[in-house]
Amino acid sequence: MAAPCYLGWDFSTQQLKVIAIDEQLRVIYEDNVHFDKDLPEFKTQGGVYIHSDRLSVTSPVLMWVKALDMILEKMKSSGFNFSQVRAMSGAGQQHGSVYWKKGSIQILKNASSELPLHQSLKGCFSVSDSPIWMDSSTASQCRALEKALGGAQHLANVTGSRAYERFTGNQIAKIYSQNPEVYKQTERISLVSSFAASLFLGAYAPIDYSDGSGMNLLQIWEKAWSKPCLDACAPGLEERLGCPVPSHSVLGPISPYYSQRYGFSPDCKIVAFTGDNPASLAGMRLQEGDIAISLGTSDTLFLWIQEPTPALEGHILCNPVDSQTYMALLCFKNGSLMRERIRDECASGSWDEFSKALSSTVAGNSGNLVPRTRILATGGASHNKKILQCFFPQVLSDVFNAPVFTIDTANSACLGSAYRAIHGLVAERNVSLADVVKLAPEPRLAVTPTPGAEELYRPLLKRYAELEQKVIYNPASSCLVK
Ligand code: 5FX
Repeated sequence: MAAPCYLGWDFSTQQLKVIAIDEQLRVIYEDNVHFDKDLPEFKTQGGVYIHSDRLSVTSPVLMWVKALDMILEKMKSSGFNFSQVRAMSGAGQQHGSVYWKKGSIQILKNASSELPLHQSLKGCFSVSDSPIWMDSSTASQCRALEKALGGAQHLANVTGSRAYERFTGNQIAKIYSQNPEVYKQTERISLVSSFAASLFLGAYAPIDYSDGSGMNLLQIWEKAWSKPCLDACAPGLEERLGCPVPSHSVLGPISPYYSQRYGFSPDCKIVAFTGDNPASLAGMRLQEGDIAISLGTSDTLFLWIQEPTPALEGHILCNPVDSQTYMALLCFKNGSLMRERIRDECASGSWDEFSKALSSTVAGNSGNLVPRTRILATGGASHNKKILQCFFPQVLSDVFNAPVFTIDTANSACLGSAYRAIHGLVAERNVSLADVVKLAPEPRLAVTPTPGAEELYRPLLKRYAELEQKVIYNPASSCLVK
């Protein structure tokens, strides 16, 4: 009998990735499908469409299904033994939503194993272009939601975040208000994560608490939908969302489609899928007191937190690996775009030049601060790994005055999903994720703070916060401030 293994998927903005790990947590297989390159028929840029208003950003839902067909075929041709997979879980870009047309559940359940899945599912979506996290077209829906809930802080107290344009409740409200007929034809609304789990389950998969916290709809303390939020967004929303579940839940066995077409064992279990940032928290094996920084299409900073106090900036999500605790998240939508612009303007478009310029600059940058500009509508692929390996750790270490450890973060959401698949099988027996992953390689110490950095940066941090406020309320203000 083949040795057991576990799969982790990541339905991210630009590509679909998969990792298989064995019982010793060694990566035994990795693959990906790049949407722009491998599925050019969809004509996406960076996996997305930016619409003419520059605010609406969507991705074609069938592209995600076709990417799944393609990656499974790639695995099959490379001889991957599907029968050894005991369990799988996955991650999806957060906040994005998928709209299933009435009657689709039957098609999903009975898809013929003779056909690739995208052929069976092509008529299943009432909205063919799914709004995703880069969308910022729902300002009016956000205002309405905050008003209905008695203000931004009150909404944050209930759901973990004030109203954000990319958050799913506001996206659903926009679809309902612009196209009530389409909403009426929709029997189920999934997040990208629960949509992906549904494809494997052959049934509508529930939304997990952690990714569900990115919707402005879930009461993060009670872990139930907030009726006032649902009512403020669209009628009949609760039945379209289904009941949220703990992130470690085993949802059921894999659909017979995959056993018949690829040879998966009918016992292979599907563990609830979650958001990419929550899955990265698992992949980075974050513990209380750690701060993780991930440079993806968006830059995110997140930490494990016991007793959060929701604020007007940032997000509190249910913790994906421990249902008693929480996760705080900051997301900089324009992170890589800003870095790339500075690279192009100041380093002739070369990361090596960028790196040299940065390492020749004294810590503290002689008191010059470059605050973020507030919002840019798009991001793009970046050389994140290089940035992480070359110079970023030292800057982080100096600014935060803390040692910086690195792991191969490029696939942390995928790896975290594979860890979560194992954890899902034992979580009911009160085994923690930390117990499950203790065999995994330890993060490597990259750098420690430069002596004197704390004295340099402490006063700058205060000024940075003040400047950030200024830029937030006046985005047109200058970029380099002395
Ligand atoms: C988090 O709130 C975000 O919007 C992004 O980091 C997406 O999850 C990227 F996929």
